[in-house]
Amino acid sequence: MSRPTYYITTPIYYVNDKPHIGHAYTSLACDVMARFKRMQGFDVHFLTGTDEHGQKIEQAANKAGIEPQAFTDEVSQSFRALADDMGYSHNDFIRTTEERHKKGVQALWQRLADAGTIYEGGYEGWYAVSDEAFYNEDETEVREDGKRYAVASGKEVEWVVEPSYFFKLSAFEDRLLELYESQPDFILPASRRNEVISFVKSGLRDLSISRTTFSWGIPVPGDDKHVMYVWLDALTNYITALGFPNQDEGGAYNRYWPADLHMVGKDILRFHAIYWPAFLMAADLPLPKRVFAHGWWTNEGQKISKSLGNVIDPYALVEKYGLDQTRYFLMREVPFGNDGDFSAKAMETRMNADLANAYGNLAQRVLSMIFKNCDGQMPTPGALSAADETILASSLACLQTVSDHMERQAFHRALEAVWGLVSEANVYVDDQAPWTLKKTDPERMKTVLYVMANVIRRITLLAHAFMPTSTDKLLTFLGETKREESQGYGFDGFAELIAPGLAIDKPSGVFPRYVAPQEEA
Ligand code: ME8
Repeated sequence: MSRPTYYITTPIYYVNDKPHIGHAYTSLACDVMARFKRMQGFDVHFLTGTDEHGQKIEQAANKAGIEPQAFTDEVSQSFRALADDMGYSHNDFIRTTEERHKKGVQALWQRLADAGTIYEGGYEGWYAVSDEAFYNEDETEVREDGKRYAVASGKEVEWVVEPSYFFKLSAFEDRLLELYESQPDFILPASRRNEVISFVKSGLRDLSISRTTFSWGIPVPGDDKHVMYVWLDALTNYITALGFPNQDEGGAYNRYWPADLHMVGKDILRFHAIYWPAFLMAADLPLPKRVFAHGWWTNEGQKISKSLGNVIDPYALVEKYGLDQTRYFLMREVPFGNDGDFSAKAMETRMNADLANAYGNLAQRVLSMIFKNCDGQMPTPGALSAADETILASSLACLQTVSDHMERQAFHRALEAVWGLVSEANVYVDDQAPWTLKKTDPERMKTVLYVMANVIRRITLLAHAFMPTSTDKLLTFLGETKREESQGYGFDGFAELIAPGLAIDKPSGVFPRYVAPQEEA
């Protein structure tokens, strides 16, 4: 029987500079989602990649004194390396300079043209190269330095006059509004959905979709004086990576499109929630099911920017705190969707309180007691008490709670629920005090340890998508096996209990405490 599919994408990142925490964050959220869906039994396709055409990249290459292709080859590599080094479980990495992409974008253009949604004209208006976006005058402001900027992004705009092809975006207003109305979860979170709706209601203008004043882009079919507007080029990656225009049965497009989730930052929601569905409607192709726009990270209260010199390097974080610790913090600290501030203090507190103490100590205490006091084997439990039944039932119910939160990308809530269970387990183990039972009632001690081992196993399965490496170690201890088709753990045996008699190795701590360098020695 074929498994249900789940297709998830990150934005494709501009290769004008090296990756920072914001890029790592979006891809991390997708990775967590992809891993969770695989555990639920889905056939997951997880796509990421790089956006390599357009004026911004051409300018960056010129500045570096390198040909655009050589420049993008180099910078794209650093994004590929980031994805590998962060352990993301993506299935494909697309670059918009690849042949498969160019071919697919030209085919989409042709479909838009054949549908009568493209016409030739001239563009005259404001353009921000940093955003690769056109702005109405009322979306810009002149600042003290006398220059004009886009209000939303704070990026400088310039006046552009050039021949251009246009896409009849204005014709799609009603259909877009009908989409947001009939599928309330098409845009999440809801607050962002409202922003998009009012923008569309205020009236859409036709969109300039080609440029003539530079050449670093995909040529317009039949008129190579024009290169395509980089956002038309970039958005199409979500289908060209699946082999579009090939729609044959058995092909990736046929299998995975429409996407279940495009994960993006709030800065690029407009492109994904307005332009992209309009292009697809015009081309008569199915629409993605959801666009989730998450918030923005600041650093110790300040906007992250190169000029302020406070860009957070994901490698430095991982080196300082550990990969799983960084992943946990980013997914737990901020309600997913909201803006968040990175503070070292908050990171260190979470690492010690939630991971080292609440979860790590619990697992270490219980597993070492089993190792020392039960002949290195999972004990055979006696009759279960009401307290045992209660904690086992809570651990079982947690899967549904977590799955419901994951379904809406409420990652922080999913973790909150798991750590609610961790607290409950700590209370249980303190109440039952197996270290006292060791002397007074060794049989009861075995039952308590057995119950705890099972609760820890469930906690660990639920935390696995968030912290794959450390939980893998714990799950191996607990005798958990990976499923064949995805080579990863799954939730199918979640309700089952560990077989008594299972031999366990001497456990070692998985979540170290963070100790500030000056406190060491
Ligand atoms: O916009 N906080 O690429 P881009 C959180 N190529 N997320 C952040 C962030 C921050 N401070 N900074 C960046 C582009 N991001 C286009 C996309 S898709 C068809 C084309 C993340 O390199 C966030 O996901 O500027 C944001 O949307 C994305 O990086 C922008 O990446």
